[in-house]
This record gives sequence, C-alpha cells and structure tokens, in this order.
Amino acid sequence: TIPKEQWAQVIEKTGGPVDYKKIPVPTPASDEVLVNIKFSGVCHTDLHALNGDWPLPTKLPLVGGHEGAGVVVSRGELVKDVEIGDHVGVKWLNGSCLSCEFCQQSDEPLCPKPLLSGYTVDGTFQEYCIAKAAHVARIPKEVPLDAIAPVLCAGITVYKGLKESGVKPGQWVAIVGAGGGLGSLAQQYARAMGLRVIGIDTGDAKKKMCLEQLGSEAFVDFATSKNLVKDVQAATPDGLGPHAVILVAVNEKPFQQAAEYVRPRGTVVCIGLPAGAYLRAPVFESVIKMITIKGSYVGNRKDSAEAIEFFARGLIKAPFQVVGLSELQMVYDKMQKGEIAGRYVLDTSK
Ligand code: 8ID
Ligand code: ZN
Repeated sequence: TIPKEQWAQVIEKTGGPVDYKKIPVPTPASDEVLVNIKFSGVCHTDLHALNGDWPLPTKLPLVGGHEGAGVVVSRGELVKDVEIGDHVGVKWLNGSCLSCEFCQQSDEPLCPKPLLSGYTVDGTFQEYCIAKAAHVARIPKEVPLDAIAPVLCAGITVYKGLKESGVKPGQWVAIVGAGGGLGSLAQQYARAMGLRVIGIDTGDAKKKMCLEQLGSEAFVDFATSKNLVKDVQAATPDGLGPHAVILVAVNEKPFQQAAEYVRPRGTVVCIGLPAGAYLRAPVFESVIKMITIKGSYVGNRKDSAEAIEFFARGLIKAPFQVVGLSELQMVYDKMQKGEIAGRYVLDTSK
C-alpha cells in the first residue's frame, strides 16, 4: 500500500538549506508512473540547482535529485507498457513533448518543453517520485538498484559524450574531472568501449582510484602539474595528445586548456557546467589543428538503455558510497569542497 506521506529533502529557497521533512505522496497523471525510489545518486547538477548557478530558474519549493532507481507502485490509466513492480530509473529528462522536431529525431534532451527531474519538477530525493512513463529507464531485475543509480545520469551522460567524441577503439581520451561522479564512470565506459584513458584531477586518493580501479593508464594532477598541457600530451606515446577530451570538471580553467593539448583532428566534448563559465580556445591552433569543440547533454532513451546494458553485462564498476537520504546536506558540503571520490548514493529509507 502507498502511504499518504513520505520523507523528502526539500529546498524552500535557492541557496538552501535542504530540509528533511514529511511531504504528501503525489498522484500520477494519466501518462505517468509513481516510482518508489529505493536509491538516488547525488549529481553535481543537484548542487548547481541548490546554489542557483545556472541561467535557468528551478521550481520552488523543490525536491532535487535525478538519478533515482526504484520500483513502479502505481500508474496512470494511459500507461500500458510499464507494469506495477517493474524496476525503473527516473532520469534528468523526466518527460518531453515527444512531438517536436527534436523528439521526433530521438534528440529528446533538446526538446524545447522538457520536464527536468529535480529542477523543473520534483525529483528523486524523496521516497515516491513521479515520471512520464515514456521516459523512465528500464532496469533489469538482477541489476542492484544502489549501483545502477549513478548510471542514470552520470553513466548515460558520459557514455553519450564518448560516442559524440567520435573516438575509435585504441585511441586516447582524456577525462577531465576523472575523480568525480561523471569522471569515474567515464573511465569505465571508455575502457569498455576499447579506449585508452588519461585521467586528470587532483589528490592522491583520486589518483589511486583512477590508476588502480578505474582503468586510467596515466594520471595528471591539475593542481601540482607545472605544465599541464605538456604533461597530458606526454602521456600519449607519440606525444601528440589525446584524440578526444571529455570535460566533466566544475571549473572554467580546464575548458580553456583542452584545445591546447587535444591532438590535431581531435574533439573536445564539453559536459561539465561550471557557473558563469566561458569556453576559450586559441583561434590559430584550433584552425591549423582542425579541432572540433562541442557540447553534449545527457542522452536519449536509446543511449540510456545502452548505458544500462553495459552495466548489466558487468563492464562498469565505479565506486560509490551509500548513506541515508537524511544525510544529503553532508554530501553537498563534501561535494562543494571537491572531496568526493566517485559518487554518493542516498538510501531513501534512512
Ligand atoms: O548532460 C550534461 N552535460 C551533464 C550531466 C550531468 C552532470 C552535466 N553534468 C555536469 C554537472 O552539472 C557538473 O557541472 O557535470 C559536472 C560534473 O558533475 P559531477 O561528476 O557530479 O561532479 P563532481 O563529482 O563534483 O566531480 C567534479 C570533479 O572535477 C574535478 C574535481 O576535483 C572533481 O573530482 N575538477 C575540478 I572542480 N577542477 C578541475 C580541473 N581544473 C577538476 N579536474 C581536472 N581539472
Ligand atoms: Zn546529473
């Protein structure tokens, strides 16, 4: 039976704090499902939402969260292809119109009228969350719901970003922000896709994790390197730099360095969204090296299914720590300081 009230983490005003309190359990509309969220990852996007970092306002009050893994407990009358008891994921893209040009061509993240979990609609930092049935990710029953949670944003996003980079098996990719949530998964997806990886981040804990656990063949510490551009290029055997750069850092500087060390004909993929940041690249080198610089934004439903399939096949193992939903503020404090190696996952029952 579905309770009338539930525990949730609620933001009353931009800048916080988050308030752990009881709120009503919502009722799904005709094309929606109600998901009993068991676990939710905490993405840096949730912290950007709390801090009001972006030029797009959030709803208020707001329940954040968009890496929710759980069980369908009720559904609207139009929902035919999701069953009660199915395991599903609630993603950043909670819903889209399904009829615009972008939705028609499977570019639904570009829909001009998206519903964004934990941003424009309430998200997964609650026990019961609503999502459009057409957009929930299908999770096979044998996949653990705690470990799959970070895949539902971080995993999908980096998998899509790697595909968008156009790199081929055997080529080199630099992951910038390798020690964080997206970065740790990016190394695992890159390895599973046959790529060779350079991790860029800072600190011995993240270095050890990248080299010993996640599959980076080289690690460059951005805080201690005397010449980052040279060090990254030197990590490739011919010294010409990585074929692609995946930027998942939350800092403007690396967005201005990547074009300098990427290999000629290479691609810089921007994914991280630091507040107020601008891209910068030298025109001369960008031209004579024929560089591509592009953005990549989450993934469509097919990318999502593929990212989950890689995980289900046992190819993706990234570290995560589980704490109670009630401890979200502690996770935000650590994230703000850059102290999290990997991902935190919240157990909504605690
Ligand atoms: O679809 C999208 N484009 C999308 C999807 C999901 C998340 C974008 N994002 C964005 C988030 O909003 C956030 O801006 O990706 C960014 C990374 O999210 P995250 O992985 O959840 O953040 P994190 O766990 O805090 O990791 C960030 C890492 O960056 C490192 C930090 O040390 C940390 O490990 N870092 C920083 I800050 N500056 C760096 C630098 N100069 C750096 N690493 C290398 N060089
Ligand atoms: Zn996210």
